[in-house]
Amino acid sequence: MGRPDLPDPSWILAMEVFLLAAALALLLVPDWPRGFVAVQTVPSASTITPDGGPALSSPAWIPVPAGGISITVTREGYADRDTVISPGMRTMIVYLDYIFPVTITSRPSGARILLDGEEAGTTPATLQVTEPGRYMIEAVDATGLVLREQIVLAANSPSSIHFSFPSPAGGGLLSIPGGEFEFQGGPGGTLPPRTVRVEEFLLGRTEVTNGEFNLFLNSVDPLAVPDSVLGNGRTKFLASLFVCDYPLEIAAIESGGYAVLPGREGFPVRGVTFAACSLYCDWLTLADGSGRVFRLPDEIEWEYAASTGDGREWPWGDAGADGSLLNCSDASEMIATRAPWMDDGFPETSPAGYFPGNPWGLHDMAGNVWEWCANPPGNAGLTGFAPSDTVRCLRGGSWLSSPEDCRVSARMCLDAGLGYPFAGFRIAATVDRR
Ligand SMILES: [Ca+2]
Repeated sequence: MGRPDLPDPSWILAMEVFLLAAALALLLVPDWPRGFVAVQTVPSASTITPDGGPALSSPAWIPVPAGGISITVTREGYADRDTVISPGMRTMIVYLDYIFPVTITSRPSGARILLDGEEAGTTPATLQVTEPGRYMIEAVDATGLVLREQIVLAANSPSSIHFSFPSPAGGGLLSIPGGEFEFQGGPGGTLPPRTVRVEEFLLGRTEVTNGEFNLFLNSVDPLAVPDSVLGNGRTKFLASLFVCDYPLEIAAIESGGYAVLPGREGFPVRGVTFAACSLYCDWLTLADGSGRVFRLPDEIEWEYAASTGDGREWPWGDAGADGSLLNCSDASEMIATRAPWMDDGFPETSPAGYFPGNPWGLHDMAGNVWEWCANPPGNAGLTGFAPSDTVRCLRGGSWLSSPEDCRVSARMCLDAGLGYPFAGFRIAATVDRR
């Protein structure tokens, strides 16, 4: 009989067989860890989620079974990374790519977005761009109008872009979206070309017509105030606004007030001085009563709106002029006939809005009448005007111009105290941001 405190040798043998079998069994189970791999990430403190396991924060020791294991590494602001670890590895470093989020909104929303020409959803949207660099973002509205903005993406610089499409703003005005563009500033370097930021503003779809200007005249009829001894107050008033040696299309009438010559109501008013345009804007501000302040556009605003900000040569694009696109000095124009190969059908002015609008819906930005702008020759930017500036600039060309003088970059600067049969204007207003 053996010692009672010693195990039975057969029991020890049974235990050894059992442990060996268990070890063999574990080795045959593929999910049993064959090793631990130290996983680091750049940046650290990312989340590592092994396939079927709990999420861990990096750096972490990951148990790896015989066949390896797939892991997903995530971190806010970076692109997710899926990879596989095999048990033979000792350490692994996972690099995450930074994501450049670009939030794009538009008014109205629902515009198609193109990122470097590739479809990228509709607004509002947040794009996840994975490479830093320079990108062209385009937004296309339901009518096919395209607005563009170039962005530069650098690390840790989330970007947001808002596109505001031109929309009816009432009173024949269009809301012109803000944007950056290459100001051309006239041929021959009359103003230095430069990149300029234009804030959203309102601009008339068409040039101010005789009919519209006549409303102003009849609203401020000076016969309500004592007339001078020198003559008819209405005639003198007209003569002060139209300092122009040319037959006028608006006349004082004996029965009171003013009238537009029959059939000329829809044609652009012309022959008005710069001061007369400013008076009209002041009157409109009072008459409108909405709080909008009407004014003439600055040359920069004018060129931006005419070119839709994309550097085009003409309001319709870069294709040459023809008689279906603008009213210039064509074969029918008898004073200069600068483009005898063209037939636009109008020897002088044409009805405002007769010719097709540019992509933003603005008519006659080329031809018909030159349009007075707010600034004097050396200053386009709405600041620094001297009251004594007696010369102001005009844009767009006219019925008396060659097609080349109707390009979006063409400009002419004239004595602001005179009126010209080829010069009229278009109203602008600053967007009320209250
Ligand atoms: Ca013509």
